[in-house]
Amino acid sequence: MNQPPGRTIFHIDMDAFFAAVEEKRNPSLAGRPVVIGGSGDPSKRGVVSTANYEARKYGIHSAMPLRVAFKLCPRAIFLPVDYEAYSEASRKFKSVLLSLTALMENAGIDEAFLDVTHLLESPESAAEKIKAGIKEKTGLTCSIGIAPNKLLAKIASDMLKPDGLTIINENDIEEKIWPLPIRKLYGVGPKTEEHLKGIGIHTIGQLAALPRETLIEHFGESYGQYLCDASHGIDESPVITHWEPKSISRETTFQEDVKNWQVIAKTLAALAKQVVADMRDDGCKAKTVSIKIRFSDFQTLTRAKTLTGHTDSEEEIRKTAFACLKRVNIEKRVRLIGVRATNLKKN
Ligand code: TTP
Ligand code: MG
Repeated sequence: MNQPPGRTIFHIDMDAFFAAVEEKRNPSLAGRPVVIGGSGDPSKRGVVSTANYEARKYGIHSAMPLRVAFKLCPRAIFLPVDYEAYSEASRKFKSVLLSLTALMENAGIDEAFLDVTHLLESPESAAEKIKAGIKEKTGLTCSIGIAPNKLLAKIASDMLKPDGLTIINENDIEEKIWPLPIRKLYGVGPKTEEHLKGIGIHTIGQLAALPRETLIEHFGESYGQYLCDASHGIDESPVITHWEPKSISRETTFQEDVKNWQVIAKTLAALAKQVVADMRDDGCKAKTVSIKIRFSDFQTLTRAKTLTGHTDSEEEIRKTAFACLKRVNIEKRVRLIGVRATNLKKN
């Protein structure tokens, strides 16, 4: 059977970013607790943007009122936020990433994802190059997570800080991801955390042990599906570069995994119809149609076909989706099927 090549995704996150920039331009701060926030005056209103690792030892963290931070460590150095300086450092570190590959997703002032699947050198050597380049251009350190998808790469970069390099493979999920608290899962905020704790779920592993249906009951269709996939380390989301056109897609997870080709075909036709309706709502046409198919063992395949011109014809999109489906050998039960239109053009 055709196996889709696995992806290699990096998540790069700068260490104690705002504080590190301040320490770099004022070396006398090194080794001392430093807190960045508001106007830098802890007697005034304002919250902590970040604290260096020295200050974190006192329990100081982002989003804490400056007043509280001052009580925890009165001898800390409090500094005002200087966005211009941090943006400048941010641009510099991202230019290092872009020198390796254009497939970069800007995920915030101090973080980015890279898709390095097609790089010739090993991921470890690419990561070391990035670290050295960032150190040279900015004098700062970062932590890098390497994984088959963005979700796991982001968890990985947080596992070893500062100056860490952590690799997570699909086989590591049970050992390395499942013991983690649910809050470490991207998309789980304080409200979801409280809800899950209320039903006795504290770790990602406990979440993964819940039936998909239970999660949908508690959190609704789309977020329930997301939590179930995420707890199993599944994340198909692509690294989105700023010039990449958006896509329009629809997918369905079957109530029960199906083998029946008629059911699969009917669902694919319905999804194609919905995608076309969405495209017409957005006033655009697509040139590429792809399908996604996930089997009961979570193996996931995608197939794409690019047409000779842009179209919003339901018949053409449906036929193209079926042409993609024909290229998949359906030997196992199917759990999910999806249709995506890309290469979009506004009417
Ligand atoms: P983070 O990457 O969350 O934190 P950090 O880089 O300071 O520390 P770590 O080594 O754990 O990655 O956020 C990046 C920057 O974003 C941080 O330096 C300051 C800013 N920030 C805020 O202004 N408010 C916040 O609540 C958070 C979390 C971050
Ligand atoms: Mg950071």
